[in-house]
Amino acid sequence: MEKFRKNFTFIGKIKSFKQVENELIFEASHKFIKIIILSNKMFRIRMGDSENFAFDFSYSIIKTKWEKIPIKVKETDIAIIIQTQELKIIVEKSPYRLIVKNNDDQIIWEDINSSAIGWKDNEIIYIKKMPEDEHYYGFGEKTGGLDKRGYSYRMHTKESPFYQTKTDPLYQAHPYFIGLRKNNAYGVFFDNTWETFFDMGKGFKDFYIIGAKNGELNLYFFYGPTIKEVIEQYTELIGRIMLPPIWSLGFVQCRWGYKDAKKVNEIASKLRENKISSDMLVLDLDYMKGKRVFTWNDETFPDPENWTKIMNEKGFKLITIIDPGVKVEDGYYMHDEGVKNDYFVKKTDDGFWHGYVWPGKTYFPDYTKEEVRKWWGEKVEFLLNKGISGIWNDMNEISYNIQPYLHRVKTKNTIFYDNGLNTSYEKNHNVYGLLMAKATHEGLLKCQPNKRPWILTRSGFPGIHRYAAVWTGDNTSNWQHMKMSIPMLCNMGLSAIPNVGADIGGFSPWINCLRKLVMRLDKNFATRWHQLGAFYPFARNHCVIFARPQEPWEFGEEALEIIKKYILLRYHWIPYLYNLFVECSKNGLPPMRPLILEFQDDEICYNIDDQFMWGEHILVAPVIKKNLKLHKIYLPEGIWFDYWSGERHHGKIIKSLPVDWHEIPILIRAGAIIPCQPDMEYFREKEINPLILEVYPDFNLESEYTFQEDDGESLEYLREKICTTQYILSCKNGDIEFIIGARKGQFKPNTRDYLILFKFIGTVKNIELDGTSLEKASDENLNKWYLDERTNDIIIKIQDTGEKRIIKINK
Ligand code: MIG
Repeated sequence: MEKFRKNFTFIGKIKSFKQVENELIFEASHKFIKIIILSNKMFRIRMGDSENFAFDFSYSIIKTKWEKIPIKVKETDIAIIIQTQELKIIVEKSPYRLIVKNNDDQIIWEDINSSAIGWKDNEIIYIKKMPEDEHYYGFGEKTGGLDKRGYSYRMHTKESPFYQTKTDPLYQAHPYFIGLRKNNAYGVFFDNTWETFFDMGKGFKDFYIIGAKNGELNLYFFYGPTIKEVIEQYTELIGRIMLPPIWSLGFVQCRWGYKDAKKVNEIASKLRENKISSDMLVLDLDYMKGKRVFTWNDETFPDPENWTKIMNEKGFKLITIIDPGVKVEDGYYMHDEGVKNDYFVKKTDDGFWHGYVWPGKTYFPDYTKEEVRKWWGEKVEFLLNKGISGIWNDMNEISYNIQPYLHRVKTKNTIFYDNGLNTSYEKNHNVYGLLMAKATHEGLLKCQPNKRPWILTRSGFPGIHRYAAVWTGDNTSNWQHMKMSIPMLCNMGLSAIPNVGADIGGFSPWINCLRKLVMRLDKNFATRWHQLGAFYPFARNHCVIFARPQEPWEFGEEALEIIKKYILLRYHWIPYLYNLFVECSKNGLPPMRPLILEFQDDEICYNIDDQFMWGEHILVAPVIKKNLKLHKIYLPEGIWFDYWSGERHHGKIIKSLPVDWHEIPILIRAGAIIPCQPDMEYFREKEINPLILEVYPDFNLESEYTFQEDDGESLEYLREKICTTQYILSCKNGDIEFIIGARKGQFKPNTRDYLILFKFIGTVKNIELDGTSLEKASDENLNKWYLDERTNDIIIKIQDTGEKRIIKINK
């Protein structure tokens, strides 16, 4: 450590300090530190060269005004102590040293014993103590396991074709993490767009290091104590998602190389013929004229307006890829407009900076300029007029040279507008994808003010979730990648990137044996990935142009049946998934969750990354190993029901389950109330009638669930066109009371019935609806109940009147 520290100058002692309302400014030997108290559990640290800190703006942050809270500041001989209702922030004077404690006097976050903040030229580092029982999560899109202790990462958005299980960095850059120790969680966001780095115990055993190549030390600290509270605060700061259109939660089919409309039609027909539920088809580079963005190839994709209309009628939305690079070519309107208006990224010496991407030599729009974002955003109208429903942003890291063996492209002397600061490529690089998505999002909203924009992006920086869903780029078709997708997507969820997915089946062939070039994927492998992918928040099968086809029907009848079953299960549960997104739009919590998010006090869950949760109630344990003989899964505390067999398990146990190709274990937590829809091949194929509720009672429990509905596509939900229903389940000694609360709100769902499945409860004595005994029937009948002898479910069908209903079941 000392050897490492020698390279840096450190901040040293505090000479003086002053308080201006909720800001404390410390003058140290060489620098100034400002601590800004934002709430009882949240503060910001900045470092500067003088009392006057640099002009302050952020591409990530949404909330800049915080209500002033009362704080107490006390000075002793050795320290200055700032007290909020939840935290004690101690700043020792000699040297400057920060220690954060909670109200129980537990240390949550602490600098090393010597001076912890240092710099060398433009580089800055901040060294923290790393208690041996502390664990780390977050960091956005990263390879590796769930618990990030022992890893080190660079935050630098980078195109990473053929990335492997240790490659770093990847496409997204999220200088943000969560620390967890003794059930206390905290979060740190380093709001600096330069390349930052985090060494979480790889370099040093007892310390971790936060650093940046350049820019300001500018950190936000959030205290939990729960991880959920950390995420809530982080997303209060950087904003929350807009609700995705409901069709975007369906299954998505894509590949690079659907070369014309005929091919896309064939895929669409096969999806429908095979009754594979799906809602979205994605067009890769081929639909454009010579890969020029915002052009359309009328020869290979003729009559797009009519074609997309027919596709929409069949229940397929079409999405088109758009890369940032604009072909350098006189006469091409995007080029000419960009040049004329000075919209492209420039060189300090002369002209525009250029690179080489799919269309050849390209210029890159400077999205750090509002005018450019507006220009770019409005271009989406071209695609909307053709009937396109959303935009896929690729190559936005920026990837500026796909032919490195032919060209040498340098970023030296390249400048961005950057809010008028005219700064270097390196400062703006990480936010390029974020700002491209922002431009696209704003454009979509402008052209279709009452439609929810839908964007998929590869690159991003904190804030990206406000505009886009994210997929994890060019993964590989092997078991390691299938497995790794779970911790990757879970950590993205913890990093406020909730709408995420990995390419199902894998994008690229195996790097060593290039198997996919000659052979189809193994059917067991492909099936397993679909069983898992059906639970990705964004579920897309996609692959590279030279791979063998990998659509669900490519692996034989039996595999197809299994894949269909899982996609259909996803569709069945989409109201539940959608409701998770509703929740996410309010509190930032992701739909796909590592177990640790739900069971933070269970240390066994700290590093479980081969299972995950869908919200609080559904646990998914996919098979992600070749030739697995026994599937060992961990069930945390509680009562769990095997979704397939109804078997009841007591949690805090490791279960060994036999492996069956047809199934992956799905466990439902007792007390769950899961809204479901009838089977359908795409949204709006039929109305949701009946609305199905799966209810999971147990001997003694109480639970409740609030279900929100809206039109699923417009922005009326922001104007209160929603309705909510609260369901309450109480079980006493096996007797069950289930209350459907009166529906509240302005949105009116279609006329419908409720089909309520009391799962796995078997024979009962008597059932009452609003005080009147219901008759038993032998199958589904309005206002009657029956026992499904195959599943042991008690099933009741009643009208959804919108009024309060009470069902009582005597066992
Ligand atoms: O350099 O558009 O990650 O999903 O199919 C490759 C072609 C460019 C990379 C994306 C991939 C996409 C492909 N793109």
